[in-house]
Amino acid sequence: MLMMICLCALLVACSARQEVAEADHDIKEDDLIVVGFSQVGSESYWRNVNTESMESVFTKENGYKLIFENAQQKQTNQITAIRSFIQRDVDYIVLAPVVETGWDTVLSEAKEAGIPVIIVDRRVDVSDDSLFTCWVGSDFELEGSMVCMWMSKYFNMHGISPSSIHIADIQGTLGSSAQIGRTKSFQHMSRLWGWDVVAYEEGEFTKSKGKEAMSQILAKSGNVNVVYCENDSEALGAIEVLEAAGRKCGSDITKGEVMLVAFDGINEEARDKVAEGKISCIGECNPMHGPRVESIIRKLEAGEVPEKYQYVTEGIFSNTSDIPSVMISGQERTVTVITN
Ligand code: GYE
Repeated sequence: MLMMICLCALLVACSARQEVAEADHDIKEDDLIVVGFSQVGSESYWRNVNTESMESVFTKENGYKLIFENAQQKQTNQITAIRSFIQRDVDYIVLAPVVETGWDTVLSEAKEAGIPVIIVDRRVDVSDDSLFTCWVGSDFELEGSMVCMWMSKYFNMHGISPSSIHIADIQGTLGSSAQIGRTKSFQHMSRLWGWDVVAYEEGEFTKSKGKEAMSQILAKSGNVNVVYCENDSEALGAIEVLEAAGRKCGSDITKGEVMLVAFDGINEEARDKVAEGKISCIGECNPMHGPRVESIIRKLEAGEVPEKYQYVTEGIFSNTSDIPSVMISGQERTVTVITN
């Protein structure tokens, strides 16, 4: 009996070892391109769609082995992930950086190891831009300008004077490109048009922090009548808090409503809020970077040199056709109307 048990255990162990060996063998034989992807986290709907987009292209069928690491919004986790990719000698490192600064050392290590690094979504601020191969993502400052331009047009059309605008900014993760660009446009445009900025609160791009931020804003500045949310997850949180406080969300600030504007626009729930008029305008932010990164890798595999900076073209969503487009730095961006 004892011998039988030992024999069984031995057989199980052998077959497990054989499976691992076969898997290794498969990978080598298939000659898959190994991609290590360090993702920011799963803080928002945008992020989850972005992860899906990456996972959908870096598949075995397409010739890839994807090593995915979720950094839970912490740069230290990303640095650890990049070092582990270097140790595993991956073919490419794809980095969606949580913040812009603090990458010089680890990216130098990747460069020394001869591993190309592709930056996606947010940017890195490094002293030497040969530390990464190229970047693909959105122009966050332009997104911010488009939304502010939309608001300005709206206020003008409805005869709302700039000094009666009491606006708050629920910022994204401080130090991230999406926050830096969107806040920069907000500061510039609010100064330009003379809006009364009542508060800045950090919302970390999450619904729960968006709620906390909105509560803080209401506590500090009861006269707030416009909220600039740096993503739509924060806006969904802000709506809950405003409504619980008995405020109505909508564009008609002359009748006491609170106007909300936001970014992203792929979240069904947020799009519904646009259709209902609770979010007045959303600056589009496109998360479908998987195919873009994959085409960069294909170029590199073919020995071609991809463009260093690749921008995605984006528009605006709103529930009114009153403002068909906005013009920023000579570029016209169309407003897509979302209705029920
Ligand atoms: O707007 C937000 C996400 O970096 C563009 O990050 C991205 C931003 C996006 O969490 O929803």
